Amino acid sequence: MSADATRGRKLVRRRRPWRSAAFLGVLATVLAACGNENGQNSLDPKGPVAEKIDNLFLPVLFVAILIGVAVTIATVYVAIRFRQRPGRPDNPKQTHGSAPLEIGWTIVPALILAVIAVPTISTIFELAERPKGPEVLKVDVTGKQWWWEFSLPKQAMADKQIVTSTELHIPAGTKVLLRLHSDNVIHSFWVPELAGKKDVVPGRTNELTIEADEPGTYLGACAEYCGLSHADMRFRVVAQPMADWEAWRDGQLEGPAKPWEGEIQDLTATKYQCTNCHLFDDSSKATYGPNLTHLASRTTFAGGVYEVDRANLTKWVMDAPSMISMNAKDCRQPPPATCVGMPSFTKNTPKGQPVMTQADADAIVSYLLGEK
Ligand code: HEC
Ligand SMILES: [Cu+2]
Repeated sequence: MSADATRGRKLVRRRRPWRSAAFLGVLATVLAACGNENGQNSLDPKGPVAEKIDNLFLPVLFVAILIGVAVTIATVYVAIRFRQRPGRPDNPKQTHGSAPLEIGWTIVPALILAVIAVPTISTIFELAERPKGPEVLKVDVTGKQWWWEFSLPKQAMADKQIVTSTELHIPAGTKVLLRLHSDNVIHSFWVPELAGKKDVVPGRTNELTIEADEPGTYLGACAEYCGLSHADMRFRVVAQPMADWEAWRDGQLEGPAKPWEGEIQDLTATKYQCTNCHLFDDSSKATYGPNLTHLASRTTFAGGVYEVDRANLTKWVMDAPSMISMNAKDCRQPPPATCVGMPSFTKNTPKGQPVMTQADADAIVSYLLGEK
C-alpha cells in the first residue's frame, strides 16, 4: 500500500470524532430550543384563548402528520419498486390519464380540507369575538421602537389613566381586551402562552383578547421585525389575584414614592431635560419615552432586557445607547428630531449641554428607585 493511501485513510479516521462532535453540538443547540420551560411555549396554553388555538392546532397537526407519513411511505415504495434494475427496460410501463385516480386525488384532499375547515372557521370566529361586560379590562397597547407601552383608560376613582411600559398587569381569570396601536412601524404582539400573534399596524387599531387562568408571569415578545432592537422588544404579562391587582392599580394611581420637586426636578426638567421625553410624577402618557413615575414597581426595563437595579439604571441613565442598540445620536428632543431611542448623557453631548456627573446620575437613580 502506498504511503499516500495510508495517510488518506488515517485522515478520514481522524476526522470522524470531530465531525460527530460538531453534529452533536448542533443537535444539542437545536434541541435546546425545544425545552418547554422557556416560558414562551405555545403548546402549553395558560388561558382559554391560547387553549382554543391549541385545540385546533393539535388535531390539524395530527392530520398533517398522517398525510406526511403516508406520502413519504408511498414515495419510498415507488422509488424502490420501480427502480432501475440490470436487464430491465429503463422505464416502467407508462400510463396516460386515469380517471378514477385523478378524481380520487382531487376529491380526497378537498374532503380533508373541508373537514378541517369546520373547526378552523369556528375558532377564527370565536377568537374574533369581543368580550363584553363590565368586568372586561380594556388596555391600550402601543408598540414603540423598541418597547411596549400599556395604558389603562381613565380610572373613575382617581380620574386618571395608568401608563406603564414593558410590564402589563392583569387580574387572573378576567378577560382583557387589548387595543393594539403603533405610531411608528409594524410590530406584532405575542404572548405565546396566552394568545396568538396579532400585528400592530400604524394607522389602525387591532384587537386581541387575552386571559390567564392562574396568577403568574407570562413572557412576550415583538414578533415582527421592526428595526435595530427588535430582538430586545420583550415584555411580560403579570397576572395577579384580583385583590393584588387592585392594590397594584391603586399604587399606580398614587404619586411617586418621593415628591418630584427641588433638586430632582431641577436635574430632570431643567439641567438634563429628561422631561422632553419622560414623565416623573404623573401616571399619564409621556410625550415619547416610558412613564418613569413607578419604574420602581417594575422588575425589568428597556424592553425587558435589564433588571431594575441600581447598577443597571445608573449605566442606563448615563449612557443608554451602550446598553441596547438605538439610533439616538446626540439628540435631546423626541422625534421628529433625528433620533429613535434615548440619548447618551455622557457621550456625544451637544455643545452647551451638560455632561452627566456620577453624583447627578446617583441622585436620579435614587429617585427612580423610590429611595428616600
Ligand atoms: C429624546 C428622548 C429622551 C430623553 C431626553 C431621555 N430619554 Fe429616557 N428613554 C427614552 C426612550 C425612547 C426610552 C425607551 C428605550 C427603550 O426601551 O428602547 C427611554 C428609557 C428610559 C428608562 C427606562 C424605562 C423603561 O421602562 O424601560 C429610564 C430609566 C430613562 N429613560 C431615564 C431617563 C433619564 C433619567 C433622562 C434624563 C437624564 C432621560 N431618560 C432622557 C427617551 C428619552
Ligand atoms: Cu417591534
